[in-house]
Amino acid sequence: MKWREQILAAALCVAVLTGCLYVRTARDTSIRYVIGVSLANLREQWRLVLKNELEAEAARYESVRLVILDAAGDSRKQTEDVERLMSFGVDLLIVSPEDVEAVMPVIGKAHEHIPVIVLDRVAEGFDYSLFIGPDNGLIGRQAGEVVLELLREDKKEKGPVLELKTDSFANESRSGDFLKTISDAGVKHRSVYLPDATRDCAEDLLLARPELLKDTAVIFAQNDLMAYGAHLALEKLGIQGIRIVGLDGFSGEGGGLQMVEAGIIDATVTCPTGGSEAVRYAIDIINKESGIPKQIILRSHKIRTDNVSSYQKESERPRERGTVRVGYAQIEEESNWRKASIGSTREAARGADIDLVMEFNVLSIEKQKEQVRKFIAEDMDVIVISPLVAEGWQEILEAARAAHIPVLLIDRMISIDEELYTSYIGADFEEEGRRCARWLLQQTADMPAVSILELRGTDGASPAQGRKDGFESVIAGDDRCRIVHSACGDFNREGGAQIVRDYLAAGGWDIDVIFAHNDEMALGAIEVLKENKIQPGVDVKIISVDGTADALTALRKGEINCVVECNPLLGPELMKAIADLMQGKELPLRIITDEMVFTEDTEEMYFRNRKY
Ligand code: GYE
Repeated sequence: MKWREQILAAALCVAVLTGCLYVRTARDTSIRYVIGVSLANLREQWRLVLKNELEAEAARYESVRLVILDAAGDSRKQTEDVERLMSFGVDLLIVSPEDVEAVMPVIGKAHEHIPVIVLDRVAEGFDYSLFIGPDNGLIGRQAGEVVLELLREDKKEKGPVLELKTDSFANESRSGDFLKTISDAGVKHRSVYLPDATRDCAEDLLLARPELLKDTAVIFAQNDLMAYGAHLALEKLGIQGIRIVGLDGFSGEGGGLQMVEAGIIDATVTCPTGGSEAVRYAIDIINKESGIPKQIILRSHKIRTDNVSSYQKESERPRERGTVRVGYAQIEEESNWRKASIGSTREAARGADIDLVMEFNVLSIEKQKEQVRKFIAEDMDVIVISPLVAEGWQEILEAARAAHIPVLLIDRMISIDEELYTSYIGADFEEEGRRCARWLLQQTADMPAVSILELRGTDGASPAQGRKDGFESVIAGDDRCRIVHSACGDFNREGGAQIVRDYLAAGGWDIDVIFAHNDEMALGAIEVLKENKIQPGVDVKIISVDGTADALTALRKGEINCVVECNPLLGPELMKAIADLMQGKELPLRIITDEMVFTEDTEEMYFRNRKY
């Protein structure tokens, strides 16, 4: 290279290095967290409230700066915005997608380099750090329940109901449950699509097509501004007696809560944005705090005139008393998973100002409910339950609510109205079942038929039902796969062993894959396979759930082929939830743990420093 070119190359390197140095040092040294925010649009009221919440929460921290880009409703622009924010060198991304499917690929790519929090809507199978959003299906159901209440009050049980909506992701994902709720009650329904979710669009449409209002008993608008537009149209048309239900339930200027208070609309359903939570978790994630969940599902509320003021009242006053008394109705130690779970809770309680009374109940829901009744009588501050099975809890949870004692469900879920518990902390069992099935389909693609033996957990327990449902939902699409035998092993080692013994005794061995709802049953099965000269992991593939040490040892020996993690270390998240509760904060409806899948290809580093 000639000397002139050498000087030019050297000068270029210096310029680039100086430039990089400038970018990093240009940041004011007091700013520790630069958070990039990509918003779908600023046209909808919900987005404007989200932006305000993000900015208000960030303003509480000297060291936080937000860089906000508005995609103006254009997914292509949102993809470019995410890439542009990455180029600014932000520490974390918060993204509220316009079109989930369109933007998730760039989110997955960004997540390879920095943490990404997705708000409001997320797609399965993509990678991100944390999702915060509402349960749109629940919101649709709640809106349907409110409409049915109004129809009953007006003795117009069959409606009809006119729904005002747009073709947005959120509207469509709420409509299904809304429609099911009112159709199941025999209510007649009609939907009308608006070009935009605005007051003017709703008002103009109804003024232009007053025939839509003929016989209509209730108008359900998929946001409060459209509900307000309907109100204005009814006023101008001089029509009385039609009830109006909105969605979002914001407080302040033009908010649904004020509209309900003023009688402009009859009801709304709150749809929190998660903006404040996103900033708080962003700081924890950047600080690499432990116990960051995978999903935070926010609670929504049905708001009518009789509860709008109590809802807006400041949340419960923080407790005066110091030590928090917590009664925990636990299941007996049936597995290493539970042992780890109990240890995590005890350790976390020691680090918090919490007096934890943990009672173990032999595998009996009656004993567990009796224990909860005792905690109610002892006036515990908080009751925690790991429910053995999902059914049969209505009466005892109503008793806890009557005693004003919040109930936290941890580890397992209960099939009950979400108003009867404060929050659920645990796994998404259906996703765990789907992950097992996705691995199976991937690994057996060249097999003409796949015979599956299912080792079920405790019948009626939410982990067993969820894993079964998730697994079956994925293999349903592939008629090569068939569960040829399924039996309950009650989540314990002997249970898994006995199922395999019985199957062998019944007539030989024709199983290609064992799907075990937990490690204990898989390990029990492995022992019996070996006794019968059937090589586990080779002659028969084995898929299990939990991720306990014994199972990962078996995986590394090739005796188990896939272990889907179910994180038992919920103690820190439980104590944080209790602390937030005692400070009067509203807890999310569900806090879903972060989990991974282990296979023979999993890198060594993921096996190190595990705590169970
Ligand atoms: O998978 C199993 C334990 O409730 C999620 O119960 C927990 C399950 C876990 O017996 O090992």
